[in-house]
Amino acid sequence: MNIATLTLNPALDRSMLFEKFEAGALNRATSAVTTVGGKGINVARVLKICGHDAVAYGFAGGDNGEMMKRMLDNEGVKYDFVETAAQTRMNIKIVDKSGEATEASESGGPMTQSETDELLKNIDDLFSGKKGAVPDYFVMSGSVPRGIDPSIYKTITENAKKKGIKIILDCDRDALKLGITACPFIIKPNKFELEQYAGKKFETENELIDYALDLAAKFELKIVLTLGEKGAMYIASDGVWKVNAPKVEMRGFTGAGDSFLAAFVSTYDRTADPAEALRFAASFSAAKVELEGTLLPTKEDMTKYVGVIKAEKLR
Ligand code: TA6
Repeated sequence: MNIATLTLNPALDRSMLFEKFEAGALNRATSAVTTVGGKGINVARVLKICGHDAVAYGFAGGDNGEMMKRMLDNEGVKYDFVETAAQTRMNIKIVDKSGEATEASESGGPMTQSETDELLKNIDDLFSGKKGAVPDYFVMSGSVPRGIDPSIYKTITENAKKKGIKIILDCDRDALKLGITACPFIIKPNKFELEQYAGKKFETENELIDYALDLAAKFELKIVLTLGEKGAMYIASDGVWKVNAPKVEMRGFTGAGDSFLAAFVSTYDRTADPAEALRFAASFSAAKVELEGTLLPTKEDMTKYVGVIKAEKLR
């Protein structure tokens, strides 16, 4: 499997653990860790653990960008970043022992037009085989920073489809509303993002499945829907499967969705079996949340929960 990822809005993640966090007060962390972040970058990091040398495309700027590259070098994750004038952002994750988590993310950017044009040229070269093998999959994951039009995922998807490259899209708001119209191969919303897109809350599981099946048919795509501690679903024209999430101590939620997506794609490519892909993805994601920050499990740990995860066919 040849795969690459795109992170338009990379980040360093500063995760801080507290006994009990109190807004508006002085809180002293019991532990803190800074890890490389950004959704597409985290997907590439997990794909590396799954045995795939995925190249992470995107941006890197300033001292934070240099730290991000050093961290990726240490993990052996390949990248092809456009240097930006804007500093790569720092996102704060506050977790307390009760399990409550609070995120404070910078908006990121602004990226300039020339920086964006350089990135699009790099992606076009990748899609045209000028950077080596043309990828089977291109995972575009995360928010769109200031300075870049939210239609960018739509544009890249349209170009990818002309080359037979499968686009996997994990984003929200306008970027998702626009990107989905180009009919990517897979989208990976969580329940909140799907309800935000639908403009309503789903009262029952059947209501959610009916809506998602219509969406999958309309845009000829597959939906991998993550549900946090309630597990995850695969919803597409070839069926609907659901897996449970094993009960684990939550120390680091950051990157759980990225881990899920990477493990899903790796397994789905190998087996073409959505149920199996869901099970491995749920196991990896569970093993990830047991670790602080965006620290990632080992290849051995990624399958530690497969035995307790059951896939149920709902449609
Ligand atoms: O999914 C976790 C993560 O990769 C973290 O790096 C966190 O900073 C976040 O995603 C950034 O996501 P965003 O949607 O802001 O691009």
